[in-house]
Amino acid sequence: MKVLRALVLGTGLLMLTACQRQSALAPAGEEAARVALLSWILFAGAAVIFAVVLVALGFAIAGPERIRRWLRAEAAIRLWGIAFPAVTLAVLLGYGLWLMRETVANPRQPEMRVEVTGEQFWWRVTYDGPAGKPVAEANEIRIPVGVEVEFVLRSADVIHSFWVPSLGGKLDMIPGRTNRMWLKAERPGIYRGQCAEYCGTAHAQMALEIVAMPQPEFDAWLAAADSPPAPAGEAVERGAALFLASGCGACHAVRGTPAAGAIGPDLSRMGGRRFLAAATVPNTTENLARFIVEPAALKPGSLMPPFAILSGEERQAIANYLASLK
Ligand code: HEC
Ligand SMILES: [Cu+2]
Repeated sequence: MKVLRALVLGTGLLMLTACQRQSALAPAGEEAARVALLSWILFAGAAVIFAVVLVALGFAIAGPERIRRWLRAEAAIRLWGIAFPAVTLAVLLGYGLWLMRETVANPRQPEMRVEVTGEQFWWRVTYDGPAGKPVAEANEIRIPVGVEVEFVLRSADVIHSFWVPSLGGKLDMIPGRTNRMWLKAERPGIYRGQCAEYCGTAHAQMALEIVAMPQPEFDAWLAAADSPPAPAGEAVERGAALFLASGCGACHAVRGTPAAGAIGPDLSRMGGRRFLAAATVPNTTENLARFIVEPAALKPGSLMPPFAILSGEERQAIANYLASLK
């Protein structure tokens, strides 16, 4: 009964993960489709072998003597214990390498490039802007649908790993090295990813989203990112002034203002992001205000210093200012 319940629960969980946006079994790109196919083949093969082993076990325990003798013969052990696994694993390895050949070495010229640097505990993102200037962003990556994008992966500190399961396999970001991977989203959507290599306290809260949008929308978005945000309106003037006066600009940049820090995420379009602090919590003004005062309360281990000196009114004004940056 217990076994049955565990089985039902396990299958239920598996199906649940398949429905969610962050799932290797819900591919939205060629590369992810190959990973999913390989996963299903492995899963099916393992299930068949497991069933055969259980039947053999049953016979070994309670089967007729003739079969038990055959099962414990040296020839059977050589065949099923050595030859069969060796051949099966070798064939699987060959098949896996063949299936992933384009992932390992892609000779194609990329249509578009995005640089992503893993930092404790967020993602620095750089696009090639329309005017040739790099455009800085963070934590949310936008790409056009149907375009193969080259991801140039680096690390600023320790080893991280870039993994957006619905779009492709994972690839480590290693200090001192540049790794490349090519991903293509076949349909518009939002695909969640996660740092897949333990990198410190807030590792579990180091997630990201890839937003795949139609090419014209993407072009318009990138063109807007290339130009400074509109000057702070009257409603958020006080927040903008407080932002500068509090020293946020030492670590954060907002294009078109004196804030040009490069230690933390670029905030030029903070208000346009769906999530805050590497997909940790939804990007609302309440969460912004809470995060500024005590980052570790929302994201334990975050390297952003707390700003408890700000009054409730001040933090709200800064939050409103950040939310207006789009
Ligand atoms: C010493 C450097 C430093 C200073 C000063 C600093 N920050 Fe940060 N900030 C960071 C780092 C590092 C992160 C990334 C935290 C993480 O996600 O783990 C961050 C993250 C953020 C984020 C989330 C960004 C995102 O992409 O979701 C916001 C918003 C933010 N800071 C606002 C502020 C404000 C407002 C101030 C001034 C009151 C400030 N920061 C001062 C280093 C700093
Ligand atoms: Cu990480």
